[in-house]
Amino acid sequence: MKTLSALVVLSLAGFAQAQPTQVFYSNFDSGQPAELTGYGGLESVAGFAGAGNTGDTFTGDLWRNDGTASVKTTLTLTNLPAHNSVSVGFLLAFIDSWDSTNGSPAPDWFNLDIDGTNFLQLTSANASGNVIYAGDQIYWGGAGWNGAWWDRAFDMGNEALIQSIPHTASTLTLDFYASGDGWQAGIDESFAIDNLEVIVNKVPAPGAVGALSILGLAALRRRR
Ligand SMILES: [Ca+2]
Ligand SMILES: [Ca+2]
Ligand SMILES: [Ca+2]
Repeated sequence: MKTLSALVVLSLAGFAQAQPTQVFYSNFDSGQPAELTGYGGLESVAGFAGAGNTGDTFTGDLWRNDGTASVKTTLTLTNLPAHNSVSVGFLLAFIDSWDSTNGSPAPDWFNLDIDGTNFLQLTSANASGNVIYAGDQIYWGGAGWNGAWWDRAFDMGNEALIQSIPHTASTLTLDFYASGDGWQAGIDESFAIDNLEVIVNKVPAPGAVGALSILGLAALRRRR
C-alpha cells in the first residue's frame, strides 16, 4: 500500500502545474504605458519591423533608452495576484556601435534588475570586440539609426534567467539600463525594448496537492 500511495502522490503532483497569468503587456504601439517611468521614449521600430518569432515581432513603436550609464527605464507593477514565481519576456535591441566587453571603448552592458537585484547583464559586438550575448538572435543588420553601424536584436522570451523566478510579493519593479566604463550613450550606443510581457505563475500549495492525493487514494481504495 505504501508503494501505491507514493505512486498516487507522484501522479497527482504532476497535475500541480503552474497557472500563468499575464499581468502586464505592452507593444508600445499606443503610447507610453502608465506603469513605465524613467528615461527613454517612443520611436518607430524602423528596420526592426517584422523581426522576431511568430506572433512576437517588432511592430509600430518601441521604447528606446539612449541615456548615460545607469539611467533607468522602470516598470512598476502593483496589486499582483497571489503567485509563486514570475516570468519576463521582451524583444531587446542593441542599437548602433556597441563595443562588447573587449572592443574600444568597452565594456558596454545592458542590464535588467528585478526588485533591485541584477538578473541580466548582456553585451553585443556591433562595432568592435567579439563577445555577443548567446541568445535567440532575431536581427542583425542596418535598422536605420545613426551612422553605418549594424544593429542587433534578441527575443528574450526564452531566456532561462528570467523565467519562473521565485517571487511572491504583490509588487514588482523592473529596471532597464546600460552601464560600463566604455558606455558612450546617445547616438553612439543605445538599447530598445518592445513587446514587454510579465507573467506571474501560481503553483497550487502543497496542502492542496496533499488533499488531492488523499482523495485519489480513497478513490483507488474504493475500486479495489
Ligand atoms: Ca511595438
Ligand atoms: Ca561605440
Ligand atoms: Ca562603447
